[in-house]
Amino acid sequence: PETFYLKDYKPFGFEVEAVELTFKLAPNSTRVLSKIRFSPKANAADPRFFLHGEALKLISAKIDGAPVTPELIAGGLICDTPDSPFTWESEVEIDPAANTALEGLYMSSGMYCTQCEAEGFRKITYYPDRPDVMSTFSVRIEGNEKVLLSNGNPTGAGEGWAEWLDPWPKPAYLFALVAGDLVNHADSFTTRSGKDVELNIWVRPGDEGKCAFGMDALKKSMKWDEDVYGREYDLDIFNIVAVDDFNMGAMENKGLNIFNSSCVLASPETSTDANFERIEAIIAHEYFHNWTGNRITCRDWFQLCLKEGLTVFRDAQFTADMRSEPVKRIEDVIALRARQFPEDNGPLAHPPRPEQFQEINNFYTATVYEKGAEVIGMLKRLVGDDNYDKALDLYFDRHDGQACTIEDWLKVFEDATGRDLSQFKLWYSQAGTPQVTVSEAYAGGTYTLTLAQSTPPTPGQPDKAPRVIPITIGLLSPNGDEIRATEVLELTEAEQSFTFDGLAAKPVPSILREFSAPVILKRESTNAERAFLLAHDTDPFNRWEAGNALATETRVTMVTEGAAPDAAYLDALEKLVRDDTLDPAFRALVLSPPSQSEIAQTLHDRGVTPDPQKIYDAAETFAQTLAQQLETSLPRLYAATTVDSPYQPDAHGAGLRALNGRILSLLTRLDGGEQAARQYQAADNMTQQYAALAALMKAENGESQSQAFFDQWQNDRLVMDKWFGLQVACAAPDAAAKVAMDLTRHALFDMKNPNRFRAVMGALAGNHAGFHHKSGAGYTLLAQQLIALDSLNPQTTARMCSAFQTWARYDSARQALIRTELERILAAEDLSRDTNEMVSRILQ
Ligand code: BAL
Ligand code: ZN
Repeated sequence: PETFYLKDYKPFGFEVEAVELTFKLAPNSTRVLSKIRFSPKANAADPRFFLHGEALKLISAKIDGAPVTPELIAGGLICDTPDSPFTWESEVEIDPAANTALEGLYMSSGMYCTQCEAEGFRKITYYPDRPDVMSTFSVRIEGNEKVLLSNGNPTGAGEGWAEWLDPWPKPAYLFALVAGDLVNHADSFTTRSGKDVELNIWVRPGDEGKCAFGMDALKKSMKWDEDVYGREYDLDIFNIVAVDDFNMGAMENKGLNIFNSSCVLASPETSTDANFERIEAIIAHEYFHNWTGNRITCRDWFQLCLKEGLTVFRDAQFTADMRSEPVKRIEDVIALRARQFPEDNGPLAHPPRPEQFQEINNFYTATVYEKGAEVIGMLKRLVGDDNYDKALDLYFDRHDGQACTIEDWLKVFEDATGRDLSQFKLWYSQAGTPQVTVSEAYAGGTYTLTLAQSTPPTPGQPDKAPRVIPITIGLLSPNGDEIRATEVLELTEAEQSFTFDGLAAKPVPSILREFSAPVILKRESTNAERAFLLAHDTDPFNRWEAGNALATETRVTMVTEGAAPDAAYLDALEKLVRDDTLDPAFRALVLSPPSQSEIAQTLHDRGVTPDPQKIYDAAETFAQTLAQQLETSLPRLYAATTVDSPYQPDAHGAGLRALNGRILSLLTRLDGGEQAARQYQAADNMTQQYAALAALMKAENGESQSQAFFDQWQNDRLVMDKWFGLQVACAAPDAAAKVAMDLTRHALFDMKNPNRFRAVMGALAGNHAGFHHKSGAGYTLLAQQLIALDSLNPQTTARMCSAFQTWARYDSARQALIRTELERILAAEDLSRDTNEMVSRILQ
């Protein structure tokens, strides 16, 4: 397969002045007519008239009204063209009903919908399908469906047709079309300059009752972007459509966002608190793309983090403002360590701005998104909040309507602040997580902190230069008072010392407050000091971090030495969980154990080959011991955290329910599930119903509730995804692969639906001891399923291959089993370019 390189970038040789499209919809034979005005650029680096096209049946082509016969070549067509502006017309036929890849125009539950990012538009018609080609689009849709939608503003409609005009020039990846018998939840928003915007969430009949929360989140997002970034919406209408079959979470098409139904539909009865929080964040994310992604887009796909990192950063700010800042930060760091650190640390490592790819769909990664956002957080911390605002204003002023690069982005910061960001830019080009080693000295009232940075080699990058790393720090006195408030140290050298004078005693440092940089901090510490920080740190993130370090240490010693759970840590946890002055959401996070996969990584980093079964056993023993230690407090804590009032998906209630759920899971270890069964019976919302069911299933005592849950919800696809996933997530290590395999044979399993496939196979990959069971049954099942899915949906197949990326951590027997399965995938007939690239990289 061809490899594309950042260094080879060349602009397209033609301006596209306007695009007119007509769709004549038919499930197996949709006709797409295009009329596009091109004008050749003077002195073009690449003067070839090449239009991308894939899986298209060309019916006819004309230039300035005269028929032409283009040459069809791999990936598109070429054609001789006039030297002056000309009009290109083509007619193609496509087959949306047969499109199971869910890319281009496809059908989902009888409705037509599109997904064009990154390179799906070329499956709709011949076009320069690259983000730096921007044009206005006018679209006519002819079809019998009740609702016919495209981007921009409506310009006309009648029986069986509708027309739309998007006046804002956009790349083809932001094109969208939806046609179906949909119903809408309507509302409106008045922008700060007084413009009324019509808002709609379009859903299948029956789902109208699940739109109110999403609509509210949309209006909050619109207001927030005005208040915080000064960005106003720019069309008369904003449409969101919910689709059941969707590879991603959602897509920011201009004025017509298309959402995986799991990321927009919400009701108290069917959605958990976590679902509500995620839906609010994704609605915000897609809406924020209107400025960071759509009005200012990417020059090429190597620059993907320009829009994604910034938009993730913005949606995290939004969630922090709507909910709790420290809780959001802790949740994001947990997710970063779970998803991005393994990427940085394994064969799939790549910088936030990759320099080569075979299939760009494989680079919608945690590194591009979440690390991309972390890089922006560091930049903001280094230049300060006011300078960040100045730079963003300049970015919008200077680049509105353009397709930009990371260089453009950094230049606005340099121009706005006068700061040289050449060293900072390494964050965009170097892969791998830096390790910052801390050493300390104290003498004569002066405390000296020495920080040394290094980044392990990653594929293609054996040596790394020192980066600029903002390290936040505060100092505590031995009695727990804060003696130096948070300040930012700028680590720019391989090794650097910082001194703090005038101290009466050796302080206790609280380093990397708020997780100021995506690094691994290495520092000799003791459990006593960690417990001290857990009790006294003024920075909530570092308080949680101290607890997390204690949790990790105790599990490591349990696994490696067969030790009992650390008594001091159990005492500290007990104190914390009973401290009603602390935010319940924070207490729930402190009570949540580090993932077993993370413990495996920690062991591997310390030179111990992880045994997944032993890690699982340690987790079970720890939870059982904690439950026993808290035995007398659990009933009171359970009662105190039970929210009786009508369910509201607000942050406070969600925090209480999160803590309540943790307490219930501990309680179930002692009462065999009595309380959980009562909760299941009484629950009037999914958060409590699901928490009770999970506790019972974990205790292998939930068969009747699982059946009742199925009976109650079998017609709700999203709730059934929970039912499928929970069974695999709760299965014991010996049983997980078998449970997952049986579920793939269930009448309601449908691998063509990415949500259902991920519910089962994602849960298997997430069941650490089950997936990595020594029999290899988990590996075999996943490989079989991926091979079967690849011919239907390469994108989802390729992404799920990353379940194997951590293979090098494990013992040689497991490594051999994984290698066999990866080689089996690689040998599959007609393997997609997507999956081929992923498996080849993992095996390298
Ligand atoms: N642009 C793809 C979906 C998202 O990041 O919003
Ligand atoms: Zn995005």
